[in-house]
Amino acid sequence: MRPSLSAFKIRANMKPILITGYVNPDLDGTAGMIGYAEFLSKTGKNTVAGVIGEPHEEAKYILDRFNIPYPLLLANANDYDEIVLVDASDLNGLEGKIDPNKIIEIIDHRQAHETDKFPNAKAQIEMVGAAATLIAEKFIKNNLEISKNAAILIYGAIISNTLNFKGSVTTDRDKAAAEWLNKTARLPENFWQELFSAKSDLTGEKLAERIEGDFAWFVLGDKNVGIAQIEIIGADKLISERGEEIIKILDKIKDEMQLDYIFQNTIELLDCKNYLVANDEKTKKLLEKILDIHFVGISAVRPNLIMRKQIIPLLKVELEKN
Ligand SMILES: [Mn+2]
Repeated sequence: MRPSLSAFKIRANMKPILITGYVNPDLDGTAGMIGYAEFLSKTGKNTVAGVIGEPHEEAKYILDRFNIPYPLLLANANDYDEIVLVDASDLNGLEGKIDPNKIIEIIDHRQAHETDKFPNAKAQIEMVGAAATLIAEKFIKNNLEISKNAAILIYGAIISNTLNFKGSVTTDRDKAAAEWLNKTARLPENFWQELFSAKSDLTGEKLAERIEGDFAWFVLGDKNVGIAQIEIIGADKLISERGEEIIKILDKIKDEMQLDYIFQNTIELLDCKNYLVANDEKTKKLLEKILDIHFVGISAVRPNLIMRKQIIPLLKVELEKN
């Protein structure tokens, strides 16, 4: 018998909802999409977690370390009709690989977001340390059990994003979520040291790979601003030994992407300070003004941790003045 039209319709609707994030997601995005796919499937939805591109080193580290199955690795989102974004809310990060019209939901924690560019999405944007915290809270609120794998990933994402609760992005909600997660994840107290040491190895080619892999750019005012961010134990040593190399990499990216400003926000994980690295006078002046720092050569130290997502709103205010 020929299937009726409505049967086709039902079949079409059987396509899973893709839960993803920005292209080449970091640990927060990767953990968040795996966690949210699990949450939605436990509420009866047909979902699949999929990374477009490749997860960052830190995400791979946790996946490999705990033998957690990888999410689907996709070249683009073309095979899906309904898509949820976790830890992403701007078009840049999607690199043209996801149709914004297909986004039905956005869960993120960025002040500078573009949820208005996604006409069919409901958005949850809340200023917590990790997007993954928002996912953990859904389990807690709905009294749903979380798998050990998802708990480990999300716990790791919170530790990473809040710099073990020392970063000023940290909220009580992140702490409460982490405490709840670790009842299932059962990670040792010093897990943060293991995680941070793992991402501090930037020998050889790994430096360029990390800078390029974690690079992000923004249009602020009418300027294109590129910001590299590196979180490491041993920032001072890295910059004094390999500063010239960092500048070369930044100069190359600046040229290729035709950026007006470019710098690296280097976060020292042990004593919570920043080293800003820039080469051109224009960028140095801008950073000195908004961050109250002073450049000596290519770098400037800033006490108290500041993350890229906190620098962006400051840049935006300054660059939109003109
Ligand atoms: Mn995030």
